[in-house]
Amino acid sequence: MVDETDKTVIIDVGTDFALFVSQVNNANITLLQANSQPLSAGMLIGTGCSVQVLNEGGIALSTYEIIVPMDVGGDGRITSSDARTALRAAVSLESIQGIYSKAADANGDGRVTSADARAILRCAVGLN
Ligand SMILES: [Ca+2]
Repeated sequence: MVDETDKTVIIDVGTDFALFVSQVNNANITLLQANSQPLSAGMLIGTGCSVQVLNEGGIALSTYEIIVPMDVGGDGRITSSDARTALRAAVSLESIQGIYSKAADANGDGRVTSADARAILRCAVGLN
């Protein structure tokens, strides 16, 4: 799901390079990790990665930040660590911003609360 206003794209957890490329019909894109290094084949796409849409000359026309819902840490997986980060953010022990905050807002109410941490933990242990 692409948000042209925020320049973000939401993708499913577990999406790797090859799957993403196939989902965008092999469009001329490049995928970058959060540290701006290219994502290589087989790597999972996590929150904080970005996708650049390129023209035929390989020049980036636009860049979108990637959000993987509930992947707060950005490793492309949903684990108890993500729930921990969300809970720490919920009680103001940690600050998460931007797309990471959006990833942590599991129920989509615009806030990061213990309910989000619970939802992430349930997903991490396979209850959801
Ligand atoms: Ca929430």
